[in-house]
Amino acid sequence: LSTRAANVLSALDISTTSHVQGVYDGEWKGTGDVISSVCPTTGELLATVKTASPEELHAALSKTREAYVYFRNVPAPRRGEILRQVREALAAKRAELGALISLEMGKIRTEGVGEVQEFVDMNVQCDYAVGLSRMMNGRVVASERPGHSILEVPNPLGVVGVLSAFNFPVAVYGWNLALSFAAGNATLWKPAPSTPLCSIAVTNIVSKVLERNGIPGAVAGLVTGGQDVGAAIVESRDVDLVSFTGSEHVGRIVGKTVQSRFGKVILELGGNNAAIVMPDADLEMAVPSVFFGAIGTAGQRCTSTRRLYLHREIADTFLDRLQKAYSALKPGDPLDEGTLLGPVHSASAVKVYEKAVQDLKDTESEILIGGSRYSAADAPGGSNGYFVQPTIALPSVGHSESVWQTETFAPILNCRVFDDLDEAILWNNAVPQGLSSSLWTRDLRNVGKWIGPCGSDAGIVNVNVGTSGAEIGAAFGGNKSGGDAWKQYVRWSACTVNFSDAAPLAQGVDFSA
Ligand code: UN1
Repeated sequence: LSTRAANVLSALDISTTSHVQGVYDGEWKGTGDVISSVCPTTGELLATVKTASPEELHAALSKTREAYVYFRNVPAPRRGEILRQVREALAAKRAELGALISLEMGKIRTEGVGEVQEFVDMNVQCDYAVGLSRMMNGRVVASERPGHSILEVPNPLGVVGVLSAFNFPVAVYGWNLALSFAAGNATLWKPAPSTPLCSIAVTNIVSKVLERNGIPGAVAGLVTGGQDVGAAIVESRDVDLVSFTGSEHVGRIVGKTVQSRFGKVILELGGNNAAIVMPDADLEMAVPSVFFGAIGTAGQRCTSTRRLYLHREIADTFLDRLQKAYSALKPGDPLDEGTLLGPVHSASAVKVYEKAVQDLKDTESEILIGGSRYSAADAPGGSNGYFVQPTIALPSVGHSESVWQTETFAPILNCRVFDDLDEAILWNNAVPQGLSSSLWTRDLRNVGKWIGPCGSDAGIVNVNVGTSGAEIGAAFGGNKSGGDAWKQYVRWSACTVNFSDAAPLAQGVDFSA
């Protein structure tokens, strides 16, 4: 192992002298298939991980259920207090975990650390859920019958399965765990098969806090593995809620499978996010924001900016400035301070990029900048790293074509010029995905239109804020993390209680014999 990698792993007590154990259900184990963790920057094998065998998965599911039966009786504010300790334990390792994310996923330092921050700190999920643990209130509803009360009670739901993606190997689990934990559930995590070490490091930290508090470890269990492990969780009747982040293709299968067994499901799938720039926009703000939106995380956020609609009046100026910023960009080791562009995550991510570029070329679209892999001489990891050139294109085809309709998880930005806002909004909405969107303007009338019924149909509707980098305070894409998202992690009991000596029927029904 290189010193570069060894330092990051040893700071988190991950020993790679033998296979790393990839299952935790109160104790660490793993006798299933072996998966490899590969560094996308250098192609170096970081570790091999022993995943969950079918028996271990089965055992983990029943341990998780048992843990829930215990945990649902722990008062919510006490759960909040344990969550506060989890937050502190994670925050103490923020830099180390951030570095591991950079090493294993490939995103740059500040984004890796930012992701841990999204889990623990400041405006963030653990803090949010600590507060929430004292505020997950139900309602008392007026009954039409005398001496009756109707209560809506949020009860713990049971077992929550979290299936997370490679691009946010820590934060997305964090959003889910914090809410699920505060709500009194036991959570079983199945991370992406290519980022097992991030999940092992996080689970290691969380489990020590649980242990210290006498809480069964399976309240926050882990099963690494491939598609079979994920499928088993999705199919299991023991999993009350499946929270899945990933592709539309897999999401469709997950959604159908969970619904067919009447389980609950939360899906966070594709984003094909557009930024619209009006002629009155402040370009000093808009250009850097689009630059970050398109290139941050090497274009692999579900909120990455993939489509750019420029008003004719500012289109040339904007593209000029944006291209300048792109030309100045050099790929680097994501662990190095100052690197803005790391690798994409894997060989298959490179293929996705190359196919999208080929599609642009096949349709005779104009490629303004980028369009190929970095040469071995330019890429920090030589020919072994997955470095691709951020690309700006002017597709020649109309909106119904796949160039515009598909989410390409790579740093490719497709641009088009418009003449009025309604046209741009139409394009913004003319895709099947609907995660994030961004309008740049200083005219209040544009803002009103954009956020209203004829505006953006995405879950995230930003004004003078880029498409990516959502805070957790509002529900992400309308679903996960903050806002009222906790309400999906509980079982709502509608309880009608009769305190009177009579048993009147609802709606005044007379059923006397
Ligand atoms: C994701 O890409 O799956 O808004 C999540 C953002 C981040 C979360 C992205 N806070 O870009």
